[in-house]
Amino acid sequence: MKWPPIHVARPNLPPLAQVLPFLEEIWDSRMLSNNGPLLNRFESALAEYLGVEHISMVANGTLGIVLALKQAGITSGEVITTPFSFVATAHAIKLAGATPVFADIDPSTLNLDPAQVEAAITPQTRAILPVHVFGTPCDVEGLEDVATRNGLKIIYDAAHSFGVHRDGQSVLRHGDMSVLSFHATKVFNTFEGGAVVAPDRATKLAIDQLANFGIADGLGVDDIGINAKMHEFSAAVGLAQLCEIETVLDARAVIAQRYQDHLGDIHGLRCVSPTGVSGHNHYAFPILLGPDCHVDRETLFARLSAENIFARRYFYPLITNFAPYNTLPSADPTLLPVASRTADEVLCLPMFFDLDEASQDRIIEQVLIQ
Ligand code: T4K
Repeated sequence: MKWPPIHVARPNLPPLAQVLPFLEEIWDSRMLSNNGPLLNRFESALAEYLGVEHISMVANGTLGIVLALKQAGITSGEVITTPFSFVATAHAIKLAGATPVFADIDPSTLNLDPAQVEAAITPQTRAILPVHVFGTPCDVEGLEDVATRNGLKIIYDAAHSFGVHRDGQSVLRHGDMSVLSFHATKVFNTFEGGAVVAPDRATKLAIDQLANFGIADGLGVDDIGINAKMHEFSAAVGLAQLCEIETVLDARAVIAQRYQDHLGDIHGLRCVSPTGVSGHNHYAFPILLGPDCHVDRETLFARLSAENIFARRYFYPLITNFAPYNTLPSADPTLLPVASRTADEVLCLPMFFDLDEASQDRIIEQVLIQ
Protein backbone atom coordinates (compact mmCIF):
# COMPACT_ATOMS: atom_id res chain seq x y z
CA MET A 1 0.00 0.00 0.00
CA LYS A 2 1.23 3.49 -0.93
CA TRP A 3 1.08 6.08 1.84
CA PRO A 4 -0.20 9.56 1.00
CA PRO A 5 2.58 11.80 -0.31
CA ILE A 6 4.62 13.93 2.04
CA HIS A 7 6.15 16.97 0.36
CA VAL A 8 9.16 18.92 1.53
CA ALA A 9 6.93 21.87 2.41
CA ARG A 10 3.24 22.40 3.07
CA PRO A 11 1.99 25.98 3.27
CA ASN A 12 0.59 27.25 6.56
CA LEU A 13 -2.94 28.56 6.17
CA PRO A 14 -4.68 30.49 8.94
CA PRO A 15 -8.25 29.40 9.78
CA LEU A 16 -10.59 30.76 7.11
CA ALA A 17 -12.62 32.46 9.84
CA GLN A 18 -9.57 34.54 10.64
CA VAL A 19 -9.16 35.71 7.03
CA LEU A 20 -12.82 36.41 6.26
CA PRO A 21 -13.18 39.69 8.22
CA PHE A 22 -10.22 41.09 6.27
CA LEU A 23 -11.72 39.92 2.99
CA GLU A 24 -15.01 41.59 3.89
CA GLU A 25 -13.13 44.85 4.34
CA ILE A 26 -11.71 44.47 0.83
CA TRP A 27 -15.14 43.71 -0.61
CA ASP A 28 -16.57 46.75 1.17
CA SER A 29 -13.85 49.22 0.28
CA ARG A 30 -13.18 47.98 -3.26
CA MET A 31 -9.56 48.88 -2.66
CA LEU A 32 -7.79 45.90 -4.18
CA SER A 33 -4.27 47.22 -4.64
CA ASN A 34 -2.07 50.35 -4.80
CA ASN A 35 -1.16 51.05 -1.19
CA GLY A 36 -4.51 50.02 0.26
CA PRO A 37 -5.59 50.17 3.90
CA LEU A 38 -4.81 46.51 4.70
CA LEU A 39 -1.36 46.86 3.21
CA ASN A 40 -0.65 49.79 5.51
CA ARG A 41 -1.90 47.87 8.55
CA PHE A 42 0.09 44.80 7.55
CA GLU A 43 3.25 46.87 7.17
CA SER A 44 2.91 48.40 10.65
CA ALA A 45 2.01 45.10 12.30
CA LEU A 46 4.84 43.25 10.61
CA ALA A 47 7.45 45.89 11.40
CA GLU A 48 6.46 45.64 15.04
CA TYR A 49 6.50 41.84 15.06
CA LEU A 50 9.86 41.63 13.31
CA GLY A 51 11.45 44.34 15.44
CA VAL A 52 12.35 46.67 12.57
CA GLU A 53 11.32 50.25 11.87
CA HIS A 54 11.02 50.54 8.10
CA ILE A 55 9.58 47.88 5.82
CA SER A 56 8.12 47.89 2.31
CA MET A 57 5.84 45.13 1.13
CA VAL A 58 6.46 43.83 -2.38
CA ALA A 59 4.96 41.28 -4.75
CA ASN A 60 7.70 38.68 -4.15
CA GLY A 61 11.22 38.30 -2.82
CA THR A 62 12.91 38.27 -6.23
CA LEU A 63 11.55 41.70 -7.15
CA GLY A 64 12.41 42.88 -3.63
CA ILE A 65 16.10 42.06 -4.18
CA VAL A 66 16.09 43.75 -7.60
CA LEU A 67 14.57 46.91 -6.09
CA ALA A 68 16.96 46.93 -3.12
CA LEU A 69 19.96 46.68 -5.45
CA LYS A 70 18.55 49.37 -7.71
CA GLN A 71 17.82 51.69 -4.81
CA ALA A 72 21.37 51.16 -3.51
CA GLY A 73 22.69 52.17 -6.95
CA ILE A 74 23.99 48.69 -7.79
CA THR A 75 23.00 48.63 -11.46
CA SER A 76 26.41 47.80 -12.92
CA GLY A 77 29.71 46.28 -11.82
CA GLU A 78 30.08 43.12 -9.78
CA VAL A 79 28.16 41.75 -6.80
CA ILE A 80 29.72 38.94 -4.77
CA THR A 81 27.25 36.24 -3.82
CA THR A 82 26.88 32.58 -2.94
CA PRO A 83 26.41 29.72 -5.41
CA PHE A 84 24.56 27.74 -2.69
CA SER A 85 21.14 29.38 -2.96
CA PHE A 86 17.96 29.42 -4.98
CA VAL A 87 18.58 30.73 -8.49
CA ALA A 88 16.54 33.89 -7.76
CA THR A 89 19.53 35.29 -5.83
CA ALA A 90 21.74 35.47 -8.92
CA HIS A 91 18.89 36.33 -11.28
CA ALA A 92 18.08 39.41 -9.17
CA ILE A 93 21.66 40.67 -9.52
CA LYS A 94 21.50 40.23 -13.31
CA LEU A 95 18.04 41.81 -13.52
CA ALA A 96 19.34 44.84 -11.61
CA GLY A 97 22.09 45.23 -14.23
CA ALA A 98 25.14 43.90 -12.35
CA THR A 99 27.19 40.71 -12.71
CA PRO A 100 27.28 38.03 -10.01
CA VAL A 101 30.67 36.85 -8.81
CA PHE A 102 30.49 33.64 -6.80
CA ALA A 103 32.52 32.97 -3.67
CA ASP A 104 32.72 29.82 -1.58
CA ILE A 105 30.75 29.13 1.59
CA ASP A 106 31.62 28.38 5.18
CA PRO A 107 31.18 24.64 5.92
CA SER A 108 29.55 25.24 9.30
CA THR A 109 26.84 27.78 8.37
CA LEU A 110 26.68 27.04 4.60
CA ASN A 111 26.67 30.84 4.14
CA LEU A 112 29.20 33.04 2.34
CA ASP A 113 32.67 32.85 3.90
CA PRO A 114 33.94 36.42 4.54
CA ALA A 115 37.54 35.42 3.68
CA GLN A 116 36.41 34.04 0.32
CA VAL A 117 34.40 37.19 -0.31
CA GLU A 118 37.45 39.34 0.36
CA ALA A 119 39.54 37.24 -2.04
CA ALA A 120 36.92 37.77 -4.78
CA ILE A 121 36.95 41.58 -4.61
CA THR A 122 38.09 43.40 -7.77
CA PRO A 123 38.03 47.09 -8.75
CA GLN A 124 34.57 46.41 -10.26
CA THR A 125 33.03 45.08 -7.03
CA ARG A 126 30.14 47.20 -5.81
CA ALA A 127 28.29 45.09 -3.27
CA ILE A 128 27.93 41.80 -1.42
CA LEU A 129 24.66 39.84 -1.59
CA PRO A 130 24.84 37.18 1.13
CA VAL A 131 22.00 34.74 1.87
CA HIS A 132 21.06 33.57 5.37
CA VAL A 133 20.60 30.07 3.96
CA PHE A 134 17.89 27.95 5.66
CA GLY A 135 17.44 30.80 8.18
CA THR A 136 20.91 30.40 9.72
CA PRO A 137 22.43 33.86 10.15
CA CYS A 138 25.56 34.71 8.16
CA ASP A 139 28.75 35.81 9.87
CA VAL A 140 27.39 39.35 9.73
CA GLU A 141 30.33 40.91 11.59
CA GLY A 142 32.86 39.25 9.27
CA LEU A 143 30.96 40.30 6.14
CA GLU A 144 30.36 43.83 7.38
CA ASP A 145 34.04 44.20 8.23
CA VAL A 146 34.97 43.22 4.66
CA ALA A 147 32.31 45.57 3.27
CA THR A 148 33.39 48.53 5.39
CA ARG A 149 37.08 48.17 4.62
CA ASN A 150 36.36 47.95 0.89
CA GLY A 151 33.57 50.51 0.58
CA LEU A 152 30.94 47.95 -0.47
CA LYS A 153 27.20 47.81 0.17
CA ILE A 154 25.58 44.71 1.66
CA ILE A 155 22.08 43.64 0.66
CA TYR A 156 21.02 40.49 2.51
CA ASP A 157 18.84 37.94 0.77
CA ALA A 158 16.80 37.10 3.87
CA ALA A 159 14.20 35.02 1.99
CA HIS A 160 14.52 32.28 4.64
CA SER A 161 14.92 34.53 7.70
CA PHE A 162 11.42 35.42 8.87
CA GLY A 163 11.55 35.97 12.64
CA VAL A 164 15.23 35.01 13.00
CA HIS A 165 17.10 36.71 15.83
CA ARG A 166 20.80 36.93 16.56
CA ASP A 167 22.25 38.26 19.78
CA GLY A 168 18.77 39.27 20.90
CA GLN A 169 17.83 41.34 17.86
CA SER A 170 16.38 40.74 14.42
CA VAL A 171 18.92 39.54 11.89
CA LEU A 172 17.12 41.86 9.46
CA ARG A 173 18.75 44.87 11.12
CA HIS A 174 22.11 44.14 9.47
CA GLY A 175 23.54 45.51 6.23
CA ASP A 176 22.13 48.22 4.00
CA MET A 177 18.88 46.33 3.38
CA SER A 178 17.39 42.86 3.85
CA VAL A 179 14.80 41.17 1.66
CA LEU A 180 12.25 38.61 2.87
CA SER A 181 10.14 36.20 0.82
CA PHE A 182 6.58 35.32 1.77
CA HIS A 183 6.20 32.63 -0.91
CA ALA A 184 3.77 29.79 -0.18
CA THR A 185 6.57 27.44 0.91
CA LYS A 186 8.07 29.84 3.45
CA VAL A 187 7.70 29.87 7.25
CA PHE A 188 5.35 32.85 6.84
CA ASN A 189 3.44 33.22 3.58
CA THR A 190 1.08 35.60 1.83
CA PHE A 191 0.66 33.10 -1.06
CA GLU A 192 3.23 35.20 -3.01
CA GLY A 193 4.91 38.20 -1.46
CA GLY A 194 7.99 39.68 0.09
CA ALA A 195 9.35 42.68 1.92
CA VAL A 196 12.35 44.97 1.89
CA VAL A 197 13.65 46.04 5.30
CA ALA A 198 15.22 49.49 5.03
CA PRO A 199 17.45 51.42 7.45
CA ASP A 200 15.47 54.67 7.31
CA ARG A 201 12.19 56.17 6.10
CA ALA A 202 13.70 57.82 3.02
CA THR A 203 14.98 54.46 1.77
CA LYS A 204 11.62 52.81 2.49
CA LEU A 205 9.79 55.50 0.49
CA ALA A 206 12.27 55.14 -2.38
CA ILE A 207 11.61 51.37 -2.47
CA ASP A 208 7.83 52.01 -2.44
CA GLN A 209 8.25 54.40 -5.33
CA LEU A 210 10.33 51.97 -7.38
CA ALA A 211 7.73 49.25 -6.68
CA ASN A 212 5.05 51.57 -8.11
CA PHE A 213 6.56 52.30 -11.54
CA GLY A 214 8.80 55.06 -10.10
CA ILE A 215 5.80 57.35 -9.71
CA ALA A 216 6.50 60.22 -7.30
CA ASP A 217 3.72 62.20 -5.57
CA GLY A 218 1.07 60.58 -7.75
CA LEU A 219 2.16 62.58 -10.80
CA GLY A 220 5.82 62.78 -11.75
CA VAL A 221 8.06 59.84 -12.55
CA ASP A 222 11.61 60.12 -11.21
CA ASP A 223 13.06 56.77 -12.08
CA ILE A 224 12.44 53.60 -14.07
CA GLY A 225 10.40 51.58 -11.60
CA ILE A 226 8.45 48.40 -11.99
CA ASN A 227 5.17 46.97 -10.75
CA ALA A 228 6.15 45.10 -7.59
CA LYS A 229 3.18 46.09 -5.45
CA MET A 230 1.64 43.73 -2.94
CA HIS A 231 -2.15 43.60 -3.33
CA GLU A 232 -4.78 43.68 -0.60
CA PHE A 233 -5.57 39.97 -0.73
CA SER A 234 -1.96 39.13 0.19
CA ALA A 235 -2.05 41.74 2.95
CA ALA A 236 -5.26 40.15 4.30
CA VAL A 237 -3.64 36.72 4.37
CA GLY A 238 -0.55 38.22 5.99
CA LEU A 239 -2.53 39.90 8.76
CA ALA A 240 -4.31 36.63 9.52
CA GLN A 241 -1.05 34.63 9.37
CA LEU A 242 0.50 36.98 11.89
CA CYS A 243 -2.06 35.87 14.50
CA GLU A 244 -0.81 32.28 14.08
CA ILE A 245 2.92 32.72 13.66
CA GLU A 246 4.03 31.91 17.20
CA THR A 247 2.18 28.57 17.08
CA VAL A 248 3.80 27.82 13.75
CA LEU A 249 7.31 28.65 14.98
CA ASP A 250 6.86 26.58 18.15
CA ALA A 251 5.61 23.59 16.16
CA ARG A 252 8.59 23.80 13.78
CA ALA A 253 11.00 23.84 16.71
CA VAL A 254 9.43 20.66 18.13
CA ILE A 255 9.69 18.89 14.76
CA ALA A 256 13.32 19.97 14.31
CA GLN A 257 14.19 18.74 17.80
CA ARG A 258 12.56 15.39 17.09
CA TYR A 259 14.61 14.96 13.87
CA GLN A 260 17.70 15.96 15.82
CA ASP A 261 16.95 13.43 18.59
CA HIS A 262 16.64 10.57 16.09
CA LEU A 263 19.28 11.54 13.53
CA GLY A 264 21.76 13.62 15.51
CA ASP A 265 24.15 10.76 16.40
CA ILE A 266 24.42 8.95 13.08
CA HIS A 267 27.99 8.50 11.90
CA GLY A 268 28.71 10.59 8.80
CA LEU A 269 25.34 12.40 8.88
CA ARG A 270 25.17 16.04 9.94
CA CYS A 271 21.96 17.83 10.88
CA VAL A 272 22.61 21.41 9.79
CA SER A 273 19.70 23.19 11.46
CA PRO A 274 20.48 24.32 14.97
CA THR A 275 18.01 23.05 17.54
CA GLY A 276 17.45 24.38 21.02
CA VAL A 277 18.48 27.84 19.77
CA SER A 278 16.05 30.64 20.52
CA GLY A 279 15.36 32.97 17.62
CA HIS A 280 15.76 30.38 14.84
CA ASN A 281 12.77 29.70 12.60
CA HIS A 282 13.59 26.12 11.45
CA TYR A 283 12.93 27.11 7.86
CA ALA A 284 14.06 23.66 6.71
CA PHE A 285 15.69 20.52 8.02
CA PRO A 286 18.79 20.01 5.87
CA ILE A 287 21.01 17.00 6.48
CA LEU A 288 24.45 16.40 4.96
CA LEU A 289 25.24 12.79 4.04
CA GLY A 290 29.03 12.61 4.03
CA PRO A 291 31.29 9.87 2.58
CA ASP A 292 31.28 7.94 5.88
CA CYS A 293 27.49 7.83 6.19
CA HIS A 294 25.69 4.48 5.80
CA VAL A 295 23.70 5.92 2.88
CA ASP A 296 24.57 8.46 0.22
CA ARG A 297 22.35 11.37 -0.74
CA GLU A 298 21.15 10.02 -4.10
CA THR A 299 20.26 6.62 -2.63
CA LEU A 300 18.31 8.18 0.21
CA PHE A 301 16.58 10.64 -2.11
CA ALA A 302 15.44 7.75 -4.36
CA ARG A 303 14.46 5.60 -1.38
CA LEU A 304 12.28 8.34 0.08
CA SER A 305 10.70 9.08 -3.32
CA ALA A 306 9.79 5.39 -3.68
CA GLU A 307 7.93 5.75 -0.38
CA ASN A 308 6.06 8.85 -1.64
CA ILE A 309 8.23 11.13 0.52
CA PHE A 310 9.43 14.08 -1.53
CA ALA A 311 12.53 15.46 0.14
CA ARG A 312 14.43 18.09 -1.86
CA ARG A 313 18.08 18.50 -2.79
CA TYR A 314 18.12 22.23 -1.99
CA PHE A 315 20.49 23.64 -3.34
CA TYR A 316 21.64 21.17 -5.96
CA PRO A 317 22.69 21.90 -8.64
CA LEU A 318 24.58 25.01 -7.53
CA ILE A 319 23.57 28.23 -9.26
CA THR A 320 27.00 28.10 -10.96
CA ASN A 321 25.91 24.97 -12.85
CA PHE A 322 23.03 26.73 -14.61
CA ALA A 323 23.44 27.92 -18.19
CA PRO A 324 23.26 31.69 -17.52
CA TYR A 325 26.14 31.46 -15.04
CA ASN A 326 28.31 28.41 -15.79
CA THR A 327 30.73 30.24 -18.10
CA LEU A 328 31.60 32.94 -15.56
CA PRO A 329 35.20 32.60 -14.29
CA SER A 330 33.93 32.48 -10.68
CA ALA A 331 31.69 29.49 -11.53
CA ASP A 332 34.72 27.19 -11.78
CA PRO A 333 33.93 24.35 -9.31
CA THR A 334 37.59 24.09 -8.25
CA LEU A 335 37.17 27.58 -6.72
CA LEU A 336 34.05 26.45 -4.83
CA PRO A 337 35.04 23.20 -3.09
CA VAL A 338 32.84 23.61 -0.01
CA ALA A 339 29.74 24.62 -1.97
CA SER A 340 30.31 21.80 -4.48
CA ARG A 341 30.66 19.17 -1.75
CA THR A 342 27.64 20.53 0.13
CA ALA A 343 25.47 20.45 -3.00
CA ASP A 344 26.34 16.76 -3.45
CA GLU A 345 25.61 15.84 0.16
CA VAL A 346 22.57 17.92 1.10
CA LEU A 347 19.01 16.72 1.46
CA CYS A 348 16.18 18.78 2.98
CA LEU A 349 13.75 16.55 4.83
CA PRO A 350 10.05 17.49 4.92
CA MET A 351 9.52 20.32 7.38
CA PHE A 352 6.21 22.07 7.94
CA PHE A 353 4.32 23.06 11.02
CA ASP A 354 1.69 20.29 10.95
CA LEU A 355 3.99 17.41 10.02
CA ASP A 356 2.55 14.76 12.33
CA GLU A 357 4.63 12.33 14.37
CA ALA A 358 3.57 9.26 12.38
CA SER A 359 4.69 10.90 9.11
CA GLN A 360 7.92 12.06 10.69
CA ASP A 361 8.55 8.50 11.94
CA ARG A 362 8.14 7.18 8.39
CA ILE A 363 10.79 9.63 7.19
CA ILE A 364 13.20 8.86 10.03
CA GLU A 365 12.76 5.10 9.48
CA GLN A 366 13.88 5.46 5.85
CA VAL A 367 16.95 7.47 6.84
CA LEU A 368 17.96 4.84 9.40
CA ILE A 369 17.81 1.83 7.02
CA GLN A 370 21.37 0.48 6.73
N1 T4K B 1 16.17 33.90 -2.36
C1 T4K B 1 16.13 32.66 -1.84
C2 T4K B 1 17.27 32.20 -1.02
C3 T4K B 1 15.01 31.84 -2.04
O1 T4K B 1 14.97 30.60 -1.52
C4 T4K B 1 13.93 32.34 -2.81
C5 T4K B 1 12.79 31.50 -3.08
C6 T4K B 1 14.02 33.65 -3.32
C7 T4K B 1 15.16 34.39 -3.08
C8 T4K B 1 12.94 34.27 -4.12
O2 T4K B 1 11.78 34.54 -3.36
P1 T4K B 1 10.33 34.60 -4.12
O3 T4K B 1 10.50 35.46 -5.35
O4 T4K B 1 9.92 33.20 -4.44
O5 T4K B 1 9.44 35.26 -3.08
C9 T4K B 1 10.42 27.16 -4.22
C10 T4K B 1 9.80 28.53 -4.23
O6 T4K B 1 9.07 28.78 -5.43
C11 T4K B 1 10.76 29.63 -3.99
O7 T4K B 1 9.99 30.71 -3.48
C12 T4K B 1 11.80 29.28 -2.94
N2 T4K B 1 12.80 30.28 -2.78
C13 T4K B 1 12.47 27.98 -3.31
C14 T4K B 1 13.51 27.55 -2.30
O8 T4K B 1 11.50 26.96 -3.37
P2 T4K B 1 10.40 25.19 -5.91
O9 T4K B 1 10.33 25.23 -7.40
O10 T4K B 1 11.38 24.27 -5.29
O11 T4K B 1 8.96 24.94 -5.23
P3 T4K B 1 7.87 23.85 -5.52
O12 T4K B 1 6.75 24.44 -6.30
O13 T4K B 1 8.50 22.63 -6.08
O14 T4K B 1 7.34 23.57 -4.04
C15 T4K B 1 8.03 22.76 -3.11
C16 T4K B 1 7.02 21.81 -2.47
O15 T4K B 1 6.07 22.55 -1.71
C17 T4K B 1 6.22 21.00 -3.48
O16 T4K B 1 6.73 19.70 -3.51
C18 T4K B 1 4.78 20.99 -2.98
C19 T4K B 1 4.75 22.03 -1.87
N3 T4K B 1 3.83 23.13 -2.21
C20 T4K B 1 4.27 24.16 -2.98
C21 T4K B 1 3.42 25.21 -3.27
C22 T4K B 1 3.90 26.35 -4.15
C23 T4K B 1 2.55 23.11 -1.70
O17 T4K B 1 2.16 22.14 -1.01
N4 T4K B 1 1.71 24.15 -1.98
C24 T4K B 1 2.09 25.21 -2.75
O18 T4K B 1 1.30 26.16 -2.96
O19 T4K B 1 10.71 26.70 -5.51
